[in-house]
Amino acid sequence: MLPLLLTVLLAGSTGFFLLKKEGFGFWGNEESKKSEGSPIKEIRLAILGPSSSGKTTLFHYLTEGKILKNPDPTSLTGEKIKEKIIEQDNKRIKLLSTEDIPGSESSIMAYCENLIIKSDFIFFIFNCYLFQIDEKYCLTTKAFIDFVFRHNNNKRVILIGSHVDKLHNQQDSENSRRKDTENIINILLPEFEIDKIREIELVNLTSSKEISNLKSMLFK
Ligand SMILES: Nc1nc2c(ncn2[C@@H]2O[C@H](COP(=O)(O)OP(=O)(O)OP(=O)(O)O)[C@@H](O)[C@H]2O)c(=O)[nH]1
Ligand SMILES: [Mg+2]
Repeated sequence: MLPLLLTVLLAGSTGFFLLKKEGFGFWGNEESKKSEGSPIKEIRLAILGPSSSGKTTLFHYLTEGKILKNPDPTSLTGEKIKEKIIEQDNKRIKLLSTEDIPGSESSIMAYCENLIIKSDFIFFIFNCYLFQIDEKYCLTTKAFIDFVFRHNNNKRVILIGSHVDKLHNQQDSENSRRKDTENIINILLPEFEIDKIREIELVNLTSSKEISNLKSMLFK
């Protein structure tokens, strides 16, 4: 069973339950643009989240196909990400140029709003281990998520809880991953509507298997 499937939450009278689906559904039934044979989608992606959550790691993997060993914290001025075509399953995605920004508070103030406006959809990455054990990290992350929702103009936001490998000994265990997902949702639920936080995925971004599954979800 694939460890990395998008978790979708459905609200019910007794709370919520989790369903799994295989991809982000970008391709759906709609006719994608065709160029040179295979369908191509153009996406401008914003990757936001607190410091050291894995934004640069994910950008680098998506664009270069490699996991950085020891990425430097992104500088205050941010880094340009050049347009790049990525391919899988005879489908292509043109990742339009964007910016990798640091997770510091000053960068949120300086760049976030503009980046959200320009982008088609948003990955919000946070460290799901710290989120559950460090109250300050949890509070600042929730404030950041709230900022994104207040500025996102109904653009799709996908929450990604990184560092899942730091949680007990679960590694790939489907059950414990589901429990942690539920726990994180329960922490978020008092402040956010279920509809806004229903797309959430926990992942170890340093595992080539897991980060490549995450990338695959862009093509499904
Ligand atoms: N164990 C583990 N380490 C991770 C994971 N994701 C990222 N890291 C590590 O966390 C550190 C920070 O990763 P970055 O990609 O630089 O994080 P960032 O969000 O770009 O950080 P800033 O640019 O400073 O905001 C690096 O050492 C990564 O290797 C994960 O899922 N598990
Ligand atoms: Mg970075």
